Amino acid sequence: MTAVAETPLLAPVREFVSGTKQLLIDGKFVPAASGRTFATHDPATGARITDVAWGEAADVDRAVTAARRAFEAGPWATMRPNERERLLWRVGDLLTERAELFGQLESLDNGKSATVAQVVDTAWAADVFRYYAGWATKIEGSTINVSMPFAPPGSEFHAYTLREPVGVCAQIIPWNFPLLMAAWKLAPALAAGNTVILKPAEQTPLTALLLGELFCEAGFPPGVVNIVTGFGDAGAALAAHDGVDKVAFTGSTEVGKKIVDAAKGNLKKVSLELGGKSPNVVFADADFETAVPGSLNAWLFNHGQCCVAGTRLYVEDRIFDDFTQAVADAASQVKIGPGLDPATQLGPLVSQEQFDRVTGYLAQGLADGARALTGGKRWGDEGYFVEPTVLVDVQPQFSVVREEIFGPVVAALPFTAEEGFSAAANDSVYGLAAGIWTRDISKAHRAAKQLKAGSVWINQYNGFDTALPFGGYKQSGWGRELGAAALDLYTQTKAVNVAL
Ligand code: TXE
Repeated sequence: MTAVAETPLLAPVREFVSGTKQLLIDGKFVPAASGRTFATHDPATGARITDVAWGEAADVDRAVTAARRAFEAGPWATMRPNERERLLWRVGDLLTERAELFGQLESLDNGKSATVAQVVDTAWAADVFRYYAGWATKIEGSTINVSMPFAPPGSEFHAYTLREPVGVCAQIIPWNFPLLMAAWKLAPALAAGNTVILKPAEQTPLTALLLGELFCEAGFPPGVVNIVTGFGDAGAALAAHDGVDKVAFTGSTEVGKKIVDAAKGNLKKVSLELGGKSPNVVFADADFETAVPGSLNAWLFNHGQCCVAGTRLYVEDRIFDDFTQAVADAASQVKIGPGLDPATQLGPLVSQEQFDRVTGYLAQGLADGARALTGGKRWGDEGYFVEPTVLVDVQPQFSVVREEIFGPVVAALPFTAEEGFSAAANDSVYGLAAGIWTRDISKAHRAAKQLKAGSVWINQYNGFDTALPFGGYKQSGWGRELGAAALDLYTQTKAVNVAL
């Protein structure tokens, strides 16, 4: 591997990882009931960072009991909305104050660039807490003019709706944006007055636990936010638990289906943000200068470990060769290295398992007949690095075109103006996101209508904002996160009708 520009870890990061990390239950950091721990690793080297409490069903029970008490009896249930606003805003401020610390810790645990983790993941997480802090005082019902046709003549009524929290919410998150996914889940749930048990991914538990410290420091009452680190069995115990009123999940479509099954027992509410294989469509009249770097960012951001990654690149046949070659040339210039090196643009994949999965897809694609314009193999000889790879000569039925690879790999396919792009672009079980590049504004809006995707970005990619709803068509999920839409996931409506 190439030499690493040493970035010494900040003292608070060293201190944070110097001891075994514990579960946050009922306002206290506690060991797992079993006393067991598991190790979390640095993906750039494979070295162990620290040990983390191994939460299991017994710990889930404890956390659900604490969350239930905090919801029904604790100060949370009766706390005024502006108090919840103040607490959530404080978490946003604490995240901003400690953004460098969170950035380094995220980089260490996940492998992504520390700079990106600071200025994108942490800054955005702070924005999410502030955005939903604002919503805490703005969740409203309505008054409704009722007719009551069967009531005696002359009777009068006053009817209105209340939007109330759902109750105890389980939130299970993945490893690709560990802090940010925690923020997306926690902030709207808490703004609406719910209590929460968060289950971070086993590969990346550290920033969620550091965030747990901020909740304690900000003054959240015990039991409102509980964090149980552990594996899939802890997630499964949460999804099946009768004391949980709602489960929100981000992760693979395969596990999403298991969550739906597990939730049947008490018919808890379910929201899902699942996988994707998103099309990025480049018309011949696109602005080359912006479309090339934009299309690179579409599939390479976060090392391709993005649910929205634009990994099916559809390029109009007239510019196909030039455009794909330009994307491949740009990809070959990307600086690969450990996330803690400030020069790094592309870090390692998160784990050995993910590395094996991505290199397995590459081998299959090449064996099927795909050709790598650039990349195609592992980078270096330690850590979980894979070269950015642009595949051409692919067929629609290849697994590299159909399945979510979740690594730095794009498959490029040509389309003709006569045939159009939409049949091919929509030929997927997923429908999370899509990109369109053209100078023709009418064509762009027509294309946006044709795409079966929850987010469509025109002349940009990854155009997220906290205020914009986000979620999937088809097997990419149920429900919408972010924006006002997330409050629908975390409130239920009560209709009150008064005979005057
Ligand atoms: O995800 P899992 P994995 C996709 C991506 C990736 C693949 C596998 O294609 O290559 O999924 O990743 C918890 N009941 N995405 O295996 O298993 C688990 O502990 C309840 C897309 O890491 O879905 C973790 O906290 N919970 C995705 C979380 O689910 C269970 C992001 C996600 O793990 C569980 C991540 C169970 N039975 C992966 N089994 C996206 N949409 O962004 C596991 N978990």
